Amino acid sequence: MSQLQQGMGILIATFHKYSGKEGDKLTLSKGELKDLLNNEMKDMFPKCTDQAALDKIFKNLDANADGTVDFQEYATLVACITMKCNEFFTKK
Ligand SMILES: [Ca+2]
Repeated sequence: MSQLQQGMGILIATFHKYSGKEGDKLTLSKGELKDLLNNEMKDMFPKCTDQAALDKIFKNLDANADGTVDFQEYATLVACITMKCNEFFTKK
């Protein structure tokens, strides 16, 4: 597998590692999202141990407002952060 394909596989596996913990296995609850952000993206979300900050992040991610973060909403988050990182690394 290419590195990009491996990366895509990791994206999927990471989502399911957390989404399968409680409730619907195919979506992230607020608690699952908190664990994912704290364990996998701590540098990008240093304040998500703060409940108000977590509530805000969750609300912003839950684009269809169904109270869970599905794979599409998670992929949007990862894509947005990836674009920000790219801007950072290509900034002159
Ligand atoms: Ca949702």
